[in-house]
Amino acid sequence: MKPIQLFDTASSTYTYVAFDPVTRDAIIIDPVDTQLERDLQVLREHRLKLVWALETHAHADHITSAGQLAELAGAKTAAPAGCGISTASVQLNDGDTLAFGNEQVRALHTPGHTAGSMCFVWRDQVFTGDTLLINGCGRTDFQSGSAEAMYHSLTQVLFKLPDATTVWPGHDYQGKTRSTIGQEKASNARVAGKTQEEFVAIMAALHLPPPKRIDEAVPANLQSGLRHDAHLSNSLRVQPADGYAGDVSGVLAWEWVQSGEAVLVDVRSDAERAWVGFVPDAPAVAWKQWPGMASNPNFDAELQAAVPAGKKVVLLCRSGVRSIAAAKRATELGLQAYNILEGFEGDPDSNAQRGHQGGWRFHGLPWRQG
Ligand SMILES: N[C@@H](CCC(=O)N[C@@H](CS)C(=O)NCC(=O)O)C(=O)O
Ligand SMILES: [Fe+2]
Repeated sequence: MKPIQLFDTASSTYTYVAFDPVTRDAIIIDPVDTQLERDLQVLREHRLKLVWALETHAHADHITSAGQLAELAGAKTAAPAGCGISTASVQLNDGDTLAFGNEQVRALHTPGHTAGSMCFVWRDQVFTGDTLLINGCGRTDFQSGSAEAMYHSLTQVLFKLPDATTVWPGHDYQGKTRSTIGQEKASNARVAGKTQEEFVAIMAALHLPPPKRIDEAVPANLQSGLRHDAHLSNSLRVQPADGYAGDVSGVLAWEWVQSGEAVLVDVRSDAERAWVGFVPDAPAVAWKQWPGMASNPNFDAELQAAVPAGKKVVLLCRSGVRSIAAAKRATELGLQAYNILEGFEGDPDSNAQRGHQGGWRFHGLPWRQG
């Protein structure tokens, strides 16, 4: 029993469909958005019912169709828990299994290409994503990659599988289609017979150009590919506002924070951040008055201390109401202040009505559990 192997020439990506021959329940691994029609046709031709659309990691070189497949084919999406793909309905941890009919795949956490990357074992075969490639391996120079972690994942996780295990890679750039664990253990140019130090040196010397579509692909893939262009341009626009510089989406606010243009100030209370979650490294300055919460008489001074001269301030609250009041006050204090639309917890439904503007968590932006 082999999977159906499909190839996208633009990104040299392999997509796989595996299925239970009796029940016809199927999974698809690493589907590509531009191949949606092809993949739906393959499902129809083989009379398959898609139950899972799976990702090995958040791709940097193409956009996934997992979200669209979920809508069009009724599948559920699953992705590695460590990849920040907040829209996936199942977040996979090491050792988790997903059933399709009487078949199952088992997730192996194999960090290295990205910190969250996973491989999926099915019967006597393994889908290795961008961890193990044929006579190669995924690059480790961006997106939380680590050559040390990759060495461990290759030698201590994948190479512990039986030698006869078939390897189905996530890409091949030379037209090769499959390998085995035994073959890669014996002859993979990057890792076979190499010490960790030698491997790390090889990876450091690759100097590959960044994938052409990385800036567009990663944010889209953090939402299972559901962020369309219109939505993207909408979410990257400043909307002028009365009494402060403007309204911005979480996506744009976070771009400004990362580029050093702006400081993100969280105006929720300590208790809210502790219950719901917080944005790492964002200064917290509770808004001065809010019904049912302790008032903060030091708001003005704390806000001014949090924002260095010359920087914008983007203000975040739970739903985007307090942050408007805070942005107005910040403007009175002489700051260039923006409100983050729909705050930390903008939900997909309200976003749909408003044209997908905001919502920190909905956009898959970085945050931690309180
Ligand atoms: N040239 C390709 C990027 C190729 C690339 O960086 N591929 C990644 C996988 S997303 C990789 O790990 N390549 C390993 C290698 O080339 O050795 C593009 O612009 O999209
Ligand atoms: Fe990749």
